[in-house]
Amino acid sequence: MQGEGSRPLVMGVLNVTPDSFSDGGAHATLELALSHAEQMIADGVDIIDIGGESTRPGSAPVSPAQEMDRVMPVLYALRDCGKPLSVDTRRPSVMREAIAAGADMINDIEGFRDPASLAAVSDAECALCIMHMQGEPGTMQSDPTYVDVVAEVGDFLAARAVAAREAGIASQRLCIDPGFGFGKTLDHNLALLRELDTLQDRLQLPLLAGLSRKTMVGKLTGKPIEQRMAGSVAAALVAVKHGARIVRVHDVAETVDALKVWTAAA
Ligand code: HH2
Repeated sequence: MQGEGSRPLVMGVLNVTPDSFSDGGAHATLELALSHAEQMIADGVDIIDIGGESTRPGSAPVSPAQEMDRVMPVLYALRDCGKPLSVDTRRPSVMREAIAAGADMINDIEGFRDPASLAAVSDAECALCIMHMQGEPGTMQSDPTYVDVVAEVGDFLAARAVAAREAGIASQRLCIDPGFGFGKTLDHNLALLRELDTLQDRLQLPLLAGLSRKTMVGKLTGKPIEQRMAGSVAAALVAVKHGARIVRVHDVAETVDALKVWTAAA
């Protein structure tokens, strides 16, 4: 899971949604989505993560049909772009369609908890990202509660990795993600960020971290979403320092530059 040299991989976010928390509507047509993808490729992205449903706190689910209408044309259009394509979905029917269309990775914020999701991906060869979320996007930030957030997130990810293996999925296909901001307070997010290595040591799977522009960065910097780029780059570097192999980001060029400097000197 390494990029050029020993650089960690940069996953660029391509939200084909009208309502994503930081870039809602910005890439919502096929034309806008493709031009953003082209820019990310020019900026050095390693993986493009295509999403058709906003799962920001308070969001309402969209139907699988609507999600497919948003995601599939972009996936088909980018199929030969030369970069691995990930599809960010929690719907088994969308997973199946995406895999049939050649998706290289399925990124499930529900961690393949739905047995139908595990069944949808088990016979494929694509990579899988198992993410932790407490609750549902609509209500997850109302009162996130843990006794020991690092242990509990680790327990969930370990159990999901076991379920994946029991479904016949090779470990080489898996990566894990603590799900920053998904049913977590600032203190929970900071504890997870500081202890990413603990999760990595326990699970022995590549770690993906998505901190880009999130509320956590806003709380720490006091900045609105459109001014969180520097804070997000810092968060990505901290995640890498603690073992993240993939960082999921909106600001690809800045993150790639920061990681080049970081890896040259680290
Ligand atoms: N964060 C978001 C969406 N998908 N997937 C993984 N694996 N890890 C994350 O941290 C993660 C994710 C939320 O960010 P974004 O896609 O920009 O927002 P929205 O859900 O509003 O579309």
